[in-house]
Amino acid sequence: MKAREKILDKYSAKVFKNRKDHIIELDEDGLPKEIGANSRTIPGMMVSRGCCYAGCKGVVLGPLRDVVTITHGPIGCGFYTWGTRRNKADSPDGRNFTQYSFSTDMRESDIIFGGEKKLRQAIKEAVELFHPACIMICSTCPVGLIGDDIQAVAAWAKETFTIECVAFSCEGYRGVSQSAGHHIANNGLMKHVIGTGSAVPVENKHTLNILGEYNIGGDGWETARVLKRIGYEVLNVFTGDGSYEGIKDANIADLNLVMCHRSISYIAEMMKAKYGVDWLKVNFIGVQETIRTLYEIAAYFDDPEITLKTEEVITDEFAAVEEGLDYYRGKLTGKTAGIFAGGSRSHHYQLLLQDLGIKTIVAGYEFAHRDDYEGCEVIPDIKLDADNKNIEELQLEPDQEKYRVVIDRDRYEELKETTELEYYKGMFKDMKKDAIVVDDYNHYETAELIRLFKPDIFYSGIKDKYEIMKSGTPSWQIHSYDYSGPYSCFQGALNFARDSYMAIYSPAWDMLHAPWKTQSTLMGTIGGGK
Ligand code: CFM
Repeated sequence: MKAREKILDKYSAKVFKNRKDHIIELDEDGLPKEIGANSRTIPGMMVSRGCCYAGCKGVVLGPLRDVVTITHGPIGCGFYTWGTRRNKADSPDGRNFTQYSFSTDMRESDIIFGGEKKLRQAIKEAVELFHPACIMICSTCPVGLIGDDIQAVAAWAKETFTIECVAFSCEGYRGVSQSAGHHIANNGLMKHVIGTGSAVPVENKHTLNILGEYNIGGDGWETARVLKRIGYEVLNVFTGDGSYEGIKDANIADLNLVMCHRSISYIAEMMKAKYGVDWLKVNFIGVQETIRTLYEIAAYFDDPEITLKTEEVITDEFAAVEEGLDYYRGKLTGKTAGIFAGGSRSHHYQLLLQDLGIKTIVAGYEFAHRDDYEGCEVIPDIKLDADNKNIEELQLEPDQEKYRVVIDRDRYEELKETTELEYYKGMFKDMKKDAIVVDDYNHYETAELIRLFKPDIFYSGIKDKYEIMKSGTPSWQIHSYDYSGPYSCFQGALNFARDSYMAIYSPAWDMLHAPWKTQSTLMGTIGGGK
């Protein structure tokens, strides 16, 4: 029996029917297969997904450093999204509220009589104490159920405090996972923030936004450092170490670089429609991928000075890590890995693993859509269900004053053929025959994958890390990087190689002996007798 069948075999007929489309075994290298994705988890299954509120507040809005984002709801939602994501931020203008957790802490009486009064009070306190650039309100499940009008409160706050206040109806139940929250956050930023500034484009400066980069462990800072060395001006990072004040003017960038397609492709597409900004799918995870990406950005601008500088910076950055990478490659070549993350990293990191000689044998996502696995070309074929349809799709027209085209359209068409300009190829095309891919995997499947494939290392998140380690398999958090990072670009690849090496070669694994292998663990008596 093949591994896929072995995993599915344990399920009841009903569960089998659901899960069979979410587990794929690749018959050939890179074969684009269809996978079931972005659909409801069977109630009761222990999976690693988060909720819509988590995607909106925790992922996309939370990292904006000069914004006070208020969680309107009982305290648990605010508390459990507080400080766990390691999205680092600086405070160049003295405003960095990312360390705080703001919540209205709704209680029983607020649920019964309404929480708007408390929300108004929370906004008043936040404005008076913190003087943020903007207030954002994120709803949790009970708010939607009792019908608090957060949009009306936002309008009141705008008028009362002359401050931008944006309300997001991102109740946890609004989608099948955090992916719905990404979309809602993208829509709100596009409607109320992006393009509302007054800055005008700077000619001949080569300006960039980095989209879908959340500065986990400092990745965004490292990427920006390399781009700045080449001569680019990085205007905004969405949203790791990003700011409301900055992204108001994001429309003036020459090019949007899209790192995590899953969480922010909506803004990339909408900025293209409204302001004409082209976007390029990039990947700064992995040495070869960083090099490819830097050449593709240079190709977009086609400026000899930038092209030359790109070559110089690549040579220099690579030389600084080459010896270290050779050492770790020597230790890691031939190892195997499993990798499970949210909706983009399981692909990005496979390419870094390839640089290190590590083969990915099992991979998957928590909440990706089919295009994240199969490539952008399948988007027109994706059937929307009731859960997906309830999220608004904004249709935007070109802005009469701010729409601009940076490069000649013939060259744009050429680049579409030769680069990943406005195209994301998905994870499958970079995977090898016999690898297994699982969508929205649960804890039973995690244990089975480890038992059947015995990977040398398993990259995943906090919800499954300890289950994996208890099985004797080294695990490294690929969401938060445990306590490490950055992992982007050249220096980051070296950091990742070191951490993977330490995880696999830790002597701790040889000291673990399951007690049930050498002694009886049966305790107590049966039947009540002595
Ligand atoms: Fe994008 Fe992310 Fe990811 Fe994501 Fe996330 Fe994350 Fe992630 Mo954890 S935005 S989809 S919702 S790359 S928090 S920084 S690591 S699941 S793979």
